[in-house]
Amino acid sequence: MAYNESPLKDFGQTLKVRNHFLITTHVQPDGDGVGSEIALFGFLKKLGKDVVIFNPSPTPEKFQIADPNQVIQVFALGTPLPKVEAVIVVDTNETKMLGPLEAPLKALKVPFLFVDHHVKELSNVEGHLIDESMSSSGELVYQFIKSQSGEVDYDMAVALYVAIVTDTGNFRFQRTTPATHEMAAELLRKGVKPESVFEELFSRDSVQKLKLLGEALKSIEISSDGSCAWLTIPKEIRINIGATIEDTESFIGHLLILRGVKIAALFREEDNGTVKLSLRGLRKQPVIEIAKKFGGGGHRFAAGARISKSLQEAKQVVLQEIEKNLKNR
Ligand SMILES: [Mn+2]
Repeated sequence: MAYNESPLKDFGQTLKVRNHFLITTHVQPDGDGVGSEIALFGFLKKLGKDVVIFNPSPTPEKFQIADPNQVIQVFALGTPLPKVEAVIVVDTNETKMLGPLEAPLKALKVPFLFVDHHVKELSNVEGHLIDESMSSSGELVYQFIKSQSGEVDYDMAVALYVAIVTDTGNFRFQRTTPATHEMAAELLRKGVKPESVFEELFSRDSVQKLKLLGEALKSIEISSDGSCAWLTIPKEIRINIGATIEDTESFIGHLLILRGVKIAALFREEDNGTVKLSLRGLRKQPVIEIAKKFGGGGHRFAAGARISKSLQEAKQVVLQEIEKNLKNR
């Protein structure tokens, strides 16, 4: 099915009438956020626009393959932001996800334009490009650039490839469609080498990460009926091993191989003692409502929240909520 082109056309018009843009994404940017930013940056540059990218946190090393010319700048408190006519926010539609950049960007008093595929949190999505059916923000950006007859050069192709492989879990998650694969084919024609991208993204972990994974897997607990499994990563263990916060990001995926599991959860204690909750739903079990209960959000089957409680307290309330949720279905 052809993508409904009218929002794409409207968004193109919104960009065309402006000349100065700032692009940004959520805190702890992922491959989709960074890749989408770089592709949009390239598209706007080719239109002769003035564009900068400012992110609230640094690009993790593995995603730097998407930004070979290092055009992404990291915002530091007190840095004056350039005068722009619009802020383009990719891969989230919640300004709170911009962390330390939220207030300074709002102070620019210019429109925010969201390009995203998460569950809609905005009350009015008109004028934005938000499509929950997309595998990734990168796929949405690609569809947009195509609708504008824009050229995708090699650097943009690598960035978009990083965006789709990371957000689709190497083309296996639910929203991977024929269009996603067609896009991948087109990116390979532009010269993207899947094996080198894979090596950059996935063959670069530290021994510390694997040791922490071992500890995390040892912590596994499972509900009596086997429908919910969870891992716990106390800060002390992570710090003693010398692993980083981002090292834990793929850990929850290991729970998805369990027979019968419908909800997988990961409780990670942050440096400040709060808890980052990650949730995955399988077998058509949505988890977004559970995340929202704790002030979080995300996608229907992959969501998360930050909880200002101790690890023990957070686990207790979340597991109760999960149990309630599983019972009500
Ligand atoms: Mn995404």
